Amino acid sequence: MHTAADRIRNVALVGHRGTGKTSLHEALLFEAGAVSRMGSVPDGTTVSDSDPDEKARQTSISAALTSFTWMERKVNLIDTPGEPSFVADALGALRVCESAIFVLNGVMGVEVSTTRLWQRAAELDLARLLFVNMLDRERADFFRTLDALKAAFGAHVVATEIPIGAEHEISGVIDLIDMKAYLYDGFSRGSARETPIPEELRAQAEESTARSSWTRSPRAPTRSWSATSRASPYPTRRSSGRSRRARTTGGCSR
Ligand SMILES: Nc1nc2c(ncn2[C@@H]2O[C@H](COP(=O)(O)OP(=O)(O)O)[C@@H](O)[C@H]2O)c(=O)[nH]1
Ligand SMILES: [Mg+2]
Repeated sequence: MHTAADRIRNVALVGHRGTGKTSLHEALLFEAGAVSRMGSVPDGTTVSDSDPDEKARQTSISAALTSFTWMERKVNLIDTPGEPSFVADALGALRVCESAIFVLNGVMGVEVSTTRLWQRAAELDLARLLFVNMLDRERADFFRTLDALKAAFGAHVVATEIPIGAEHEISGVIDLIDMKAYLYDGFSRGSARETPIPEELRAQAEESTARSSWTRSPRAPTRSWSATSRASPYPTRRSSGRSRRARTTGGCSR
């Protein structure tokens, strides 16, 4: 089916190896209804790691392209390998996309490949979103990772979501743009449930929003989107040559 060019978004999923790009890719396909069952890397059942070698090693070796429709846009999503030996496919994906999602491990923070790929995306002036993954793991810390991102990439890295809970008690996210909270409610599609912002997190959410005041500016790019299970639009390519603002979101793909 023909899709008008302004309705197409080309997005590369990039980052260090083992940060959860393939798992996030699978979760996005599932959430968008492109697959009826969410596969997993340990089971060798993901759409993007379909090669026998990838299944055996439980790691991506080459880039994998999938497409789905989300909010009347056709999204072409490229899952890329984070392993340095196969970085050519990640660099190639950045070359053909207008936006990139950087997936980070909330325990490890900014890793070597994150920095290298970030530099390349900056050279290409791509729209960039940072997805802090693995927040359910022991010693994961969203705010420490956010500080590390600011130190590495500049103070304009801002949070658009903050997590509710930490490590094995993580239970949802607060969307700082709409000031709404969502709780994970099972693993079925669309299962995030809106809930009042927990009182103990309200002050922190308001402080984070104040720091991210650009999100409410009329000059800011279109709203951010989140990889959690709720509907949201994708960033679009800006016509000006100025660098794009980077955005950070918290969430867990599993
Ligand atoms: N605990 C936890 N494990 C995850 C998460 N996301 C991915 N994983 C696991 O981490 C491993 C690496 O994930 P994968 O998607 O292959 O990472 P990639 O190399 O970046 O594509 C796999 O065993 C996944 O099941 C997460 O949010 N939390
Ligand atoms: Mg992978």
